[in-house]
Amino acid sequence: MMDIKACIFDLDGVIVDTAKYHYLAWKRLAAEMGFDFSEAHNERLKGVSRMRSLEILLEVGNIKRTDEEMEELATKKNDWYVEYIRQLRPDEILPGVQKFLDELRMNGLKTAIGSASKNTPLILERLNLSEFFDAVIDGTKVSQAKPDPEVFLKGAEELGVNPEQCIVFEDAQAGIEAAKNGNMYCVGVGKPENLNGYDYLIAGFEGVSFKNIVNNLKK
Ligand code: B16
Ligand code: MG
Repeated sequence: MMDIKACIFDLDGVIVDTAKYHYLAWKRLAAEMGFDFSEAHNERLKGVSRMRSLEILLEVGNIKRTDEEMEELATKKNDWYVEYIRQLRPDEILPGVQKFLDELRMNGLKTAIGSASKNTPLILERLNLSEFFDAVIDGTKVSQAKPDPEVFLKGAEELGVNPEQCIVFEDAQAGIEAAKNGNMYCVGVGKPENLNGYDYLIAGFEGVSFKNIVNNLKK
């Protein structure tokens, strides 16, 4: 018998599309260093930490920087990114998400965010979503990046539920692996050609209900 007590959500790509703002900021940084950073390159940064993202960016540009210079570059990129997300509005919550969160609340399910982003509190605040999550585990609270399950296990712990009682929603392959490594159910959010290893896949939350998801999970 399945006994689901909580849903844990990745942020970027699941709740809101902040990837486009990350992209604008990384592209600007690349341009400043004299090379182009394409949208295809940006795909490689989804779900990846800020520093690892910078390493990938420098790899693309074939550029070497010292650790100290990298700290400065990452800070610069983040300052630009924060300028963008300060302008975020609740209408940028991805379609169907608000309704889904309302349904969870009505059914007494617990909710958490499990994100690599250190800007999670600001993003939730801008979207008026802070109060919809019982726990927020972000990049400031974990030492191991996805596919390590730390971020989701900490979420379950803070909610007081067992991993087997959680469904994780993830748009990145490393995040799906993190959920499965943590012994949780995982719903992939996106296209089948980009993801594998999930228990169930949705294109997004539009028209999706919690009941419908639970019925579709492999028993
Ligand atoms: P920050 P998620 C991730 O969010 C993004 O997908 C990834 O592109 C970004 O580099 C990472 O957060 C760190 O973000 O620079 O704001 O700390 O998908 O884990 O919600
Ligand atoms: Mg994501």
